Amino acid sequence: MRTQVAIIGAGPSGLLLGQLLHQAGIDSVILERKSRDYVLARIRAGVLEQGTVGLLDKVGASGRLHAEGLPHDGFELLFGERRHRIALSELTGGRHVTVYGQTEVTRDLMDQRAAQGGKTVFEADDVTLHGFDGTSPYVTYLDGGVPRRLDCDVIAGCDGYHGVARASIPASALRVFERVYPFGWLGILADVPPVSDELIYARSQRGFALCSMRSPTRSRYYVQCGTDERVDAWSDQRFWDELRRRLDPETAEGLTTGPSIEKSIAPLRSFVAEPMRFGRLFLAGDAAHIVPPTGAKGLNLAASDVHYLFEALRELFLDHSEAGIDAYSQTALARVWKAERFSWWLTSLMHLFPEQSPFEQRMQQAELDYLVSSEHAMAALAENYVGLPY
Ligand code: RFL
Ligand code: PHB
Repeated sequence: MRTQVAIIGAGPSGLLLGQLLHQAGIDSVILERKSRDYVLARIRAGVLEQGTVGLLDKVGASGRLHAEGLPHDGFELLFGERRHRIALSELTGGRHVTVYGQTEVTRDLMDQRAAQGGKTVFEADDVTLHGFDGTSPYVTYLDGGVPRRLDCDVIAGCDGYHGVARASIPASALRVFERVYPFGWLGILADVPPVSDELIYARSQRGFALCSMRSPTRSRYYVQCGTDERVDAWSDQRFWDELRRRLDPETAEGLTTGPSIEKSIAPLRSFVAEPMRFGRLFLAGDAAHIVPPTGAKGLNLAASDVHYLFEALRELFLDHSEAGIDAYSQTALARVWKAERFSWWLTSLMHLFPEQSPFEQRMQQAELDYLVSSEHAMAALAENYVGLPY
């Protein structure tokens, strides 16, 4: 089989890239290790920047998003038992974010690709990348146990943090930057109405908590937990009790609880691999970088990478110019590092760190007090939260 772009991974990065390429008349094949149902069962991000929505508009995959997504003009920071609203729209000249699950974005893109006859190989085993240091790369894999070869001009590594693409680049050609946080997030999804119309990011003496949602009838909540915690040690009751203790009395009182339909623990990490290109292999999204979820940036960064990569590939295939692919890594990384900084900062501000000294705790408190008393500081938070331009 032959294609122009071999895309590894059918997460949001790979699927969005595939649709942008299709629209420009550039052929792609997506190789995905898991089944379609497995990919669609993963519960992840929930907050989309306007730039991400704009890209979904551009490929015509945003019909359901506009019908069912929830535009949010603000969110709340809770600390010292008080809630402080960050008025996103007022602070950013009218910008907002949209609450719409990553699962739904993925489903919409998959459905669109299938309807347009785009080729996706699910359950592709043993995906191996070859020849990407030259101009004739190819990918081998097993399809139902049968060996296959996919020849291409370019490989897009959209296969997430644990994927094969980044791991195929010689270690000596990559520089890696990393911080692993000494805690994780325990998240649950439940068919109960959200406690508030807007997201609440809470810092308490017992650790961080987040009240989020997927729809007016489906809530997503998180509590900071230890890195060695096990999901099965957390009954629903234990989760709800712990969440309540991390909220102010009024919010805790208003919380509707119910059986969880999903419960999982995610470790928190900041990670960047530079550069995002090696020869004819390009990395995008979680394959190249990870942010802790506190700033809701992971999926949105994947989307901005894909925007830059698509523009570069369009130039390569349609204008026969390599200028775009030569600039890709530097252009994408400039935005990546700003989102890394923001996510690290908000994570550091809102979480309880083990062995945090009383001085460090006071610094967090002072910074939060300053933040909500200064229009300028809130505007900087809001500007980053709604997403930096690209
Ligand atoms: P993905 O989604 O990991 O998709 C990669 C795909 O590649 C496949 N794959 C392979 N395929 C073939 N061969 C191989 N060897 C392969 N290895 C892997 C995988 O099966 C998968 O289908 O990466 P992508 O597309 O770059 O997308 C990144 C986002 O998924 C991620 O950044 C976000 O989910 C992060 N994130 C959030 N981002 C936001 O923008 N806003 C949020 O509110 C937000 N909340 C979150 C989050 C991530 C979380 N977790 C669980 C890490 C909340 C959580 C709890
Ligand atoms: C979510 O709804 O899953 C979510 C929302 C905001 C975040 C992280 C996750 O910062």
